[in-house]
Amino acid sequence: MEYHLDQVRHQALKQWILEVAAICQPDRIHICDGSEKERDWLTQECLATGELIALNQEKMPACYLHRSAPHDVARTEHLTFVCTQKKEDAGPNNNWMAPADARTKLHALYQGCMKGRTLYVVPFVMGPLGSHFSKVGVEITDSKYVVLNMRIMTQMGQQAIEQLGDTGVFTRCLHSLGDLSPDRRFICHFPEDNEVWSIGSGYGGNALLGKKCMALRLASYMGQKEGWLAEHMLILALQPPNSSKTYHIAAAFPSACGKTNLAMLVPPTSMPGWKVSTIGDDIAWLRPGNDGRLRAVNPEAGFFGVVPGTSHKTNPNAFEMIQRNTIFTNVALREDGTPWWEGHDDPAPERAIDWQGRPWTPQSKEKAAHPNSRFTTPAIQCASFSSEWQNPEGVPIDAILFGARREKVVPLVYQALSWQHGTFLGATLSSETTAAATGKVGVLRRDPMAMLPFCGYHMGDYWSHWLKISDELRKPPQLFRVNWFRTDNNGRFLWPGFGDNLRVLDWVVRRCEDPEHTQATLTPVGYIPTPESFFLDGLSLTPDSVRALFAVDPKEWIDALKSQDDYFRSFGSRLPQGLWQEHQNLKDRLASA
Ligand code: OXD
Ligand code: MN
Repeated sequence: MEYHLDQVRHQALKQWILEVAAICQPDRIHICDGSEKERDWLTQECLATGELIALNQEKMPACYLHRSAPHDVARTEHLTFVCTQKKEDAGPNNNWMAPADARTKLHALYQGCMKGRTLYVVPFVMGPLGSHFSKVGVEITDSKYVVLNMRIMTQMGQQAIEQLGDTGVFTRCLHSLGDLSPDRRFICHFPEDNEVWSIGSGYGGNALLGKKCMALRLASYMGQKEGWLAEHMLILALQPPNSSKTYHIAAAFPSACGKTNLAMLVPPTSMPGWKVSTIGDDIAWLRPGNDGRLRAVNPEAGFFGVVPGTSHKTNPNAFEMIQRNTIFTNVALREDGTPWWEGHDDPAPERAIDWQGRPWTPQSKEKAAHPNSRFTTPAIQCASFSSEWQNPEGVPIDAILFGARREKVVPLVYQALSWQHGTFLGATLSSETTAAATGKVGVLRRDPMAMLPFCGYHMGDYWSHWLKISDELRKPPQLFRVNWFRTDNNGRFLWPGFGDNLRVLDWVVRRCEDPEHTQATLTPVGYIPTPESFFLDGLSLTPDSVRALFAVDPKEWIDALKSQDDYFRSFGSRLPQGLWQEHQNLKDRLASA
């Protein structure tokens, strides 16, 4: 087959496309320009093949439903590899394959995999256009669904070709659906070559390679080399009532633990005058700025969010933004052509089609929407989205929160004693698992900085990098641990969450701005709010619930320390001394509590 790529001026890009085409043998090659015409044409093709189903276009213009293969609904961490020359550089936190072995194995799977298909070349920018933060990637894929999603999630097409120029550096992202079999599915990262190869899955985290693969795994590796951080964090801006000052908060939570809801928070009625703006809901790239602050950008241009549980009550901004130009994946379909999911404002329909295309009624045993069903929506559609998103210098971060899903032990909020102690709080984060990855849900696992599935190198080196980065900061962010998910003895959540999480953010910014007048109790684990310093008006929590939310039980923490010891040892000599020190300090403080 002969391919004509006269329009590609970047010679290394042209050569790479031809090399891939020689292996994958597509019928044709299409270079994406990102235009609306291209989007419409691809959408029409997807409607014809059934890859997309049109939703009710009157009620929800330009909204479509995609049903994935039933066994391709979440990230597959056991099939995800970091392929460094030396095994120890990938660390105990990653699956490892030798680069040469990975290339041989995947080469065989890519051989002829695009016969009868089109190879799409998707150039994209992650980060503000033209900013020193931003990076260009090029994804080659045989999935139209991937192209349409990448068009929403990144700045894709002509603008990326322009930023790349004739000689620019780009991340090579190769993707094929293959035969969608989990037996022939691999997501292999080659951080030393700035490259990712993925085959056998069409699921977002495995297939939209700008997101987890490039903007987290490869970018975390780049960040270590270049002096910055790629983190699994939302970014939001907060303006208190009657204040001209805006604070910026970044927050790391594991997948499906409410980052999107927090990023789009709507203040409760008892807190009038607060303004919350969204900058990002999943990924932050952070680097020390010339002003000595840690500055952050959101590299993405869209939201790939969990649908179930999204309603006017939990996240009105998200609910409104997904009413147009949205691709829904694996939700249920109502008779009027609109989508439905568990946790929707509307009650369960009497009849629907479930996420696998089967008739469904409220009596059905299975859920109508898959628990990890998703929306893909342009970020600019979010009413709270901030124009600061395109700030080429990023926004200065005042506070970083580490959050996770913990039924017991961990208080609603506490503040670290120092940057080193805060790094320790992030490093020891553990959370109950969710449906965002395959495997059992609700199992407690360590998820340091919520980066366990996303750190592209040895976690011990990553923690050292965290500790070192504060040397570059004259005013480092304050670090906090939060937990919205603590339960009482009957298993009920103690904290209302959602909009009321602003109460925690309020305390956080006051601790940053005016620690003298925002009181806290020093406990063995960190600074806990005093009841007087924490705004609870308008909530009907009993004094017992408030006590339980903030309780620190030294006995429970001493138990937790035992597994921390083993955990830290598993990182061997690459565990930074500073974290051992914090572990020992905590032990000492608990012993004397
Ligand atoms: C996501 C995830 O999709 O973390 O953001 O899995
Ligand atoms: Mn995520």
